[in-house]
Amino acid sequence: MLDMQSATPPPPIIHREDYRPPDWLVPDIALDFRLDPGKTLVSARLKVVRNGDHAEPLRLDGEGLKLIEVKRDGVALESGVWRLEDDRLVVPIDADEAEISTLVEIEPEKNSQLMGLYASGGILCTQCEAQGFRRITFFPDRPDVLSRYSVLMEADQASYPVLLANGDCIESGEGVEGRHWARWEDPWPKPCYLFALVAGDLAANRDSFVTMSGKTVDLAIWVREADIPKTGHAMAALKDSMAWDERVYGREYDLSQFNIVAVSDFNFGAMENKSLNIFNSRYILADAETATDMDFDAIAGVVAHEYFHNWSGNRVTCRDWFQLSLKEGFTVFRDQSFSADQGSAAVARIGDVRTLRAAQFPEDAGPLAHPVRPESYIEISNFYTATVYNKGAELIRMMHTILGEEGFRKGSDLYFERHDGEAATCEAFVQAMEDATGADLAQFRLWYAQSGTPKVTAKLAHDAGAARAVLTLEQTMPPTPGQSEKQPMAIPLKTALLGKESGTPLARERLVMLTEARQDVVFDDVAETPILSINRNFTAPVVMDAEKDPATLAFLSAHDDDPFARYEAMQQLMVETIIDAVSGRAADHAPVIEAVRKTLADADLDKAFVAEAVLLPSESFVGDQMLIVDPEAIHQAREALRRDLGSRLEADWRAAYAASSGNAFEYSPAAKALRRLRTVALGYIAASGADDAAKLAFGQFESADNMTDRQGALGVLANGGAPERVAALDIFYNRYRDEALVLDKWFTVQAFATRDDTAAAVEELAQHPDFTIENPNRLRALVGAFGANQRAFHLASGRGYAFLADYILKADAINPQTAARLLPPLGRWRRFDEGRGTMMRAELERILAAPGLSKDVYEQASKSLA
Ligand code: 0A1
Ligand code: ZN
Repeated sequence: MLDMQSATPPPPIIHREDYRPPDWLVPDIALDFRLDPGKTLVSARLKVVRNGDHAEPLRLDGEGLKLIEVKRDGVALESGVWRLEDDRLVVPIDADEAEISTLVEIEPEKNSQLMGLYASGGILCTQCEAQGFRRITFFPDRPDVLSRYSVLMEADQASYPVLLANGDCIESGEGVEGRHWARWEDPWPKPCYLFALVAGDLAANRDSFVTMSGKTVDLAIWVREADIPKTGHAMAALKDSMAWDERVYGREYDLSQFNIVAVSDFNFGAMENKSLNIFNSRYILADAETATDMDFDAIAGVVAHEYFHNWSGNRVTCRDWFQLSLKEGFTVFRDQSFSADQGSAAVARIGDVRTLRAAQFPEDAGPLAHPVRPESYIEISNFYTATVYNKGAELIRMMHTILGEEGFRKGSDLYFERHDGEAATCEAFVQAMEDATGADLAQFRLWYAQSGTPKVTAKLAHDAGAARAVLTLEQTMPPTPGQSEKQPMAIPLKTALLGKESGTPLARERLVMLTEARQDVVFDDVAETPILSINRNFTAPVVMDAEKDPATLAFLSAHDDDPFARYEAMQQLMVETIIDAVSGRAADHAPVIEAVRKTLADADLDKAFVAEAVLLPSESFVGDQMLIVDPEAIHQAREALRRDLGSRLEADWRAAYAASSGNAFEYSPAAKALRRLRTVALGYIAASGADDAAKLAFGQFESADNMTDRQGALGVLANGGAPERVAALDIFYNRYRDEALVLDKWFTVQAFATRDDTAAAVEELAQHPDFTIENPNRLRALVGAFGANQRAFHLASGRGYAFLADYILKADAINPQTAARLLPPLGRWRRFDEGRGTMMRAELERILAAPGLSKDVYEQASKSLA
């Protein structure tokens, strides 16, 4: 794989088929932490037990540890007895059981990777998934080694008054020289990736929850004192999640405490450590002044996600990291279902599909495509992907669709009962679904193994005389890296026929299982000319081509009784209109304008749905539909349609704007819907070119009593050229310069702007005193957002590519995980014209040639070039 260009020797590849059970088990571990940000001493006492009949030594993973001492059964071992092999501690043991102890030194303050034990804003905290525990102590760092943990923590009391770890605090006390200590024990055996501790000056929002069997659980959300007022929403979400998991899955919480800690420096969203979830503060802290409705929703979703992991992830964990989707796909499906139950299910589904299409479909169509259950990896952190998470969730959803609510629940009950306390596989999940229901999911299993997005074409023929309609379906799947040949998949498609004249359903919705490469489906008693409504509610994660003309799409956008299908028809109509213009065909805007007008005028529709349905597809989504993306032409065509929609429907937008204004802030589905519609309408009024648009937006910006309206208005202004733009950005900056999460929005709004000078503005912002690559949120807010701005990033000069590559390299030296996640936009070079493609490749080659590259970035860059 292009090793010649790499200054880094290719790191080893780990293969799924090489899985072997562990040689040694560790049923118990006692950890003793002398905490200090500069130098922390960790002593670990492991009870080790030989697993099976073999003569292998004990091998313990370690990374960056300073080893001070090794003991066996309490006696220090001379260095010749043990050895270090590639960072691993190897200890030959003649007995079947032994107690092995190590003492190591680590430096949390210098840990910029944010893996293992690190310092964030004066708080000491841990992140162990996937392989961070080895940066804390020597241990078999793999998820199929489950241990009971006893943890003693000792720290300076003034700097770290709060000491937390997994399980229950069973003792605590004061030590000498201003130090204090606490002992925590977790009765549930767990893999080391779920270990956590936190020491810091924290305050708690405390509450409690009574479980279905009547046990009281003490809940606490720990943050800096000043942030306590921003924790109410997360606490409410936690209690809702606990009740929801009991009601929908029959799952009860299993300890007497549940703690959440928010930290400012975190590589991902949050982490489900047993009874001690650690969160990126952006997924905990919210109030109306600083967080948007989207932030509030994301917080509820992530709090639920991490809580749900207690069963789907912790009680039943993964055998190896190739099985990651076992816990992640299932848990995303669970958090999506929870979120759908909080408001409009249709709008929630639209959001799920938007995310899937924005992140997963491009991944599946590019050089980093991999199956939901990958076959190999270099660095597992690179596989926390939209494919493993979001496509994985779609697989679970399809099983739910196929088996029905009741069958699926029987399957999940059996899965939890069978595998409680175990490290399981994706196969075990599917097997439980089959065994509980008698269903045959043999072909369905291909979804775990084959990468790529299936494409389904649908043709409907109608024989009026015989009152019969025949639906001909065909499926194909493009080749993906390492998989040139594909077998047909089992694709569940909820399908209905609507009367062309009556607009009403002609036959009951039916679940069509497409299993062949080509298949006919017959519908009888269809006298009226039918219109096809297929993949309703997006039952299958496929690209659908039903060859519908604009009139049919417009018809469905007004009449389909499935809200998702209605949204989908509108989106398709919009995409085709834009693509017509990009391809130089005369683009007729009239059908889109008429469809949007009707949707806006339909008083029966939920306003939240209306706000989503009238939005144009993103520039990158349009690009994804084209063989070769022309970012500039897409931008121009989309803007022309936006302008036309704005001006032709100006009165309608103004009416919608007025009707959704004037309410005091309230966090409810109805109020959220109005706020969303309000800013969408404002965007269209601005697009119309109306003279007063900037004034209107500035008025909204200034008078808003909540961040949704304020950021919405700022976004509209930031895209334009009115003098109010600079004023609003300055006011926003000065008002929120001490609120890190809001300042992130200030960077993002500018990096997302559709202006001609966005790339230059981003380069300048990277020099801003508040920009830092050390904080992952800030790095993503500017550099990550810029990579997602199709037109600005793909500026023909290539300056966007050079900028991104520079920052990937800078960030790699500090935090490889976060750096590697910025890379995918560069990997899309095959989809761009020769000029852009060559420059993108050159940047990837420059990255690969850099000395001292991490495994993380090496893997992404080398695969992107292959
Ligand atoms: N299991 C977490 C995601 C996660 C993965 C790796 C991390 O390391 C930096 C952190 C979090 C989840 O699904 O929420
Ligand atoms: Zn998760």
